[in-house]
Amino acid sequence: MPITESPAWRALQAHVEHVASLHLRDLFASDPRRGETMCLEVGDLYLDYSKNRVTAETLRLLADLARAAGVEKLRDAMFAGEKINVTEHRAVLHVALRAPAGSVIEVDEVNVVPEVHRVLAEMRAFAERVRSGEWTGHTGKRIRTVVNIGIGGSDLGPHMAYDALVDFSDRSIECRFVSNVDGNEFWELTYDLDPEETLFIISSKTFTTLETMTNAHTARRWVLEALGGDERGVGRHFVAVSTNTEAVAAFGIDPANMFEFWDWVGGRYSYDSAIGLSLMIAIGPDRFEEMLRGFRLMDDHFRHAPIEQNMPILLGLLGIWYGDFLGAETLAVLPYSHYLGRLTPYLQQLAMESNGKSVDREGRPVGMQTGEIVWGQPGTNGQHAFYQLIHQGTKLIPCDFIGFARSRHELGNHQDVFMANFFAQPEALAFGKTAEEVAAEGVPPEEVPHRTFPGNRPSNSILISELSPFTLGQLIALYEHKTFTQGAIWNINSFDQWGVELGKKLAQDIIPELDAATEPDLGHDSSTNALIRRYRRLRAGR
Ligand code: G6Q
Repeated sequence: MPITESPAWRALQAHVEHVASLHLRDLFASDPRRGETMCLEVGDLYLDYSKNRVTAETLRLLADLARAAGVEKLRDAMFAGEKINVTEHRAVLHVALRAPAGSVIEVDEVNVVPEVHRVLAEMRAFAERVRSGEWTGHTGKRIRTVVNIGIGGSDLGPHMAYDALVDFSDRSIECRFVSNVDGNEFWELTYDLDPEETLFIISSKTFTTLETMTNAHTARRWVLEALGGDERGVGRHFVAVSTNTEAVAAFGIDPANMFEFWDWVGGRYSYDSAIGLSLMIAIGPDRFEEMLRGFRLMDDHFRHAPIEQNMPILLGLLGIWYGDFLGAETLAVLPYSHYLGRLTPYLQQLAMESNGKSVDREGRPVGMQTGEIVWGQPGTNGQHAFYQLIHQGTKLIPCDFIGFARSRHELGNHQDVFMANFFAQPEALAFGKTAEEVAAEGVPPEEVPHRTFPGNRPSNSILISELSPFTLGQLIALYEHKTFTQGAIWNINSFDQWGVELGKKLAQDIIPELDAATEPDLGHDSSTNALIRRYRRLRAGR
């Protein structure tokens, strides 16, 4: 039975009317301890979910929904290595990437955990050689810059985590991330580098991705030019992270310098695999291990905590509540940390590539809204830009505020000024300011409507002791499992991404049409044909 026809779904549909008429002001007034009871603590993460438009009954019904949808069953199947990625016939085992040595997770009756630890040991050895200066470039110079070339899941994770943890990195080695096939990006990220001191990590599960391979070949030429064409240099300046040994060897990279991962690791779930090699070089293997322990802590919680106290499941359910029952379409993620500037792009892929699906696991059209549009950027900058619409606009926009008690750099009173905003914004969103309160301040009557804040705008606050590899691991695993929960409830396959294929294929067909020396026969629609013709004219300077 589709979940939308289940008694659990129907009960929520019947219940929504009651909640829609309630204001957060009333919910807090009727339960003065709401802010102390509607919270959860897991590891270093404290989640206050009291400023959500829910009652105890809503939460009970949402938990029933999770049970009816079989979230726990699918979760257990994932941890057991079952092939729950049904369209690609693969297991989904990013959780194995942080499983402790000695544990057993089998795919096709083979325990994958020893493999994971073998690759981690290889990464550790290599990272230490680069960090110590033992691994040099072809001309004997020390490596000063590591450039990760990859895109999508082979870029967003390590890039986000490198930015997040840069203050834990060895500052004598800088990491850069080339992802887009726009040549300007490659140029901007390499023009000031010395090829003799640069190590490229070609990160590509398939080693066939157009953008990555185009950039990799450009990098190869860039290095060889500086080395006077000496091909032997390629092996000193390039290593790979891939599952495709043949293609890696054909590129000129010694397969001994290829760090493996496996088809049961989805790209957007891969940054704690060898895809995180650049990060490991930056922060060192011990810090990387701390991060894995953070992931593991959240994995254990997700696996064992009852639904009602399960942080990722709860966040997933709240998202479903807003999207499917209260009509919200987006989620604003608002980290109060300079270091989390790339968290939103990372979460965009995690949530939107995973759950942007309109057929269920059996291929039938889904009967509800799926996927969350994730957007946002770090506070307080956003406060001076788009928060206006969240406070006074016509749309319902749930928010996740993420903040830290301790700052890496305690400058004067910056941290308290900063975090005062982290506390003020959810308060203002939830409680607003009534017309009476505004008028009582002596505001002229004609201005009162403009200065009134309706409130009743929901948010989660995630307060964390400090940003560290350990807490970052916890935070990312939290969102991974939240995404999982939502996919399980919608009964969609969160682990494929067929929606990216069509555009890729069309681009491949168009490349020769742009390159052609003579005017090609174009067989597209009239709009695409006209655009291509104009582009060709502009390129030719006509
Ligand atoms: C993520 C996707 C996708 C993938 C990139 C790069 O889940 O699968 O973003 O990571 O397309 O693919 P390669 O690693 O194969 O180059």
